[in-house]
Amino acid sequence: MTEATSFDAVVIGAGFSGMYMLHRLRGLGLTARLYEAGGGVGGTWYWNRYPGARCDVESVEYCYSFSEELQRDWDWTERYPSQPEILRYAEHVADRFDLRRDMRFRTRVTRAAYDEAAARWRVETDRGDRVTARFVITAVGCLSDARIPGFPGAESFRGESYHTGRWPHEEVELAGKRVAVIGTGSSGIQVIPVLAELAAEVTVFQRTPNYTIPAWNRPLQPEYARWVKDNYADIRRRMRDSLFGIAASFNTGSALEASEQELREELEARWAHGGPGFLGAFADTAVDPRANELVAEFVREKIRQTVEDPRVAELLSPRDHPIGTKRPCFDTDYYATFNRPNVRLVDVRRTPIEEITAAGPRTAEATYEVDVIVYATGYDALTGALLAIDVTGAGGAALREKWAAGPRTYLGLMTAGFPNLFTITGPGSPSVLSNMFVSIEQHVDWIADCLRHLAESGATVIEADADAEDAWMRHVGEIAAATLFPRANSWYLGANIPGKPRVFMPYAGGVGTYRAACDEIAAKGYEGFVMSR
Ligand code: NA7
Repeated sequence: MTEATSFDAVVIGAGFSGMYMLHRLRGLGLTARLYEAGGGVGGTWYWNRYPGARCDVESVEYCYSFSEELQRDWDWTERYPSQPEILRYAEHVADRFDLRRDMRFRTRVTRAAYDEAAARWRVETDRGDRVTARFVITAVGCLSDARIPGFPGAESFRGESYHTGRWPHEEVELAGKRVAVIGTGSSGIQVIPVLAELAAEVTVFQRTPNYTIPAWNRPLQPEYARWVKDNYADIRRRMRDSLFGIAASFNTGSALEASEQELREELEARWAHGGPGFLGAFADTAVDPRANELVAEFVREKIRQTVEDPRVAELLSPRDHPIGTKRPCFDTDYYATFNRPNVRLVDVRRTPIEEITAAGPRTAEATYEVDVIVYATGYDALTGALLAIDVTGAGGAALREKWAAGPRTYLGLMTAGFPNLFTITGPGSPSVLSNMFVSIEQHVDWIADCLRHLAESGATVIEADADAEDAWMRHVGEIAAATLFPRANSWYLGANIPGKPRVFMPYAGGVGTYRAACDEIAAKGYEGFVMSR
């Protein structure tokens, strides 16, 4: 039998968004082909296999809600799920809904071109596939384009080197080795304590210290898991209506108005509970620098209490950005790890890495001889994976050109001039500021409803209106400007990629408000979108 080359939809990516999209497309009776660059399902969790890789959202909340049976049947084992467990979950979902038969693995989409006359997309892959589809739906992830800074001499290093987001699938032998870790974002903060246990010596190259809150991971208590399952309807509703897609309560009170004792009690209680809820202690910390500083100083005090060497404690203490303005980190024993005799901290803000020699990283002060370099240096976030595909829309216009000064979308879901192209968790949506599952399900459901609406109304093409897009972009910018977010050099702003335009890309108004906006637009007959036959 020859393979089909014409589909209703092509989906790009077999992470949690692509998997659910495929499932919904089938439910609509549409034909679909899904291409995935990796060798299996799971997206982020297929690639991020570094020791200690774990989700920062509680397991019972970091999972699908669309299937009552699935959420009842699946049992998580820890408060925060580890990468292997999340990958098992992804594989279970793929099996359970028989998703793999429409997926092609180890196949990267290289090009997607819209043919206006035919009103179809022509999609090409690095394995020579040439297919057409009415719709292209990108499910490429927001943090999937791994980046290693261009250190001179990197290729001359005689040891092994790995990016955390491209960790080998085979066991990496670390016992007895000297390891360098470059980067102290979420990935660095997770991998460093585990490497310190496994390796002979760990040298951490830190450019910017980060605030990290203890996760207090532990086995999931069966009574709690049962309680969650019995109350899922209510918990899911709270998550969907929230700011960040998690059920933890976020206070509306002010840190500035709290007494010293109230402030301390609230922060101590949230610290003792651990996880993302810590940042929900006081609402004004997101918008008022003085309120923010009170919480930031509380964390610095914890660092000083934990880290024995005051010089190291000071180096680990963030002072250049308000707390919560970079992606918050959650850890297991991160600060205490710096008390170990086999761990040292190098301040590469003061003395940057000038090159990687055959022996290891070299700064102006020293060459650090190591056997392994771990690059925990992050991603070209939000746009990297999308723009890696050569996408051309109506009139042959290139997405890379349209987005040269920063991404432009309507609701993060579509971009004007690119008919029938949907971007799940695209820039301009709250996705990266949220529990991804909440954003993913909302986007996929919205797109599926939109496709049904098109079919019912007899339209075949939908496109974002340029004016609606401009207005949405202004709104996204205004909301960001009212917060402290723009004060940090974060990947939310593209600041980690040399030459990337500095634009705050996510929608910071919260997933609940965003969902209401998307629903209202749909209810008004997809206001701001243009449909045609
Ligand atoms: P991040 O959060 O982008 O962190 C990257 C880290 O690498 C960060 O500490 C950077 O320092 C550091 N970095 C980047 N380039 C360099 C150079 N040239 N020299 C020294 N240090 C450097 O990526 P993660 O993988 O940790 O986290 C990504 C997301 O994955 C995370 O937010 C979760 O959503 C999951 P900088 O701060 O730029 O000074």
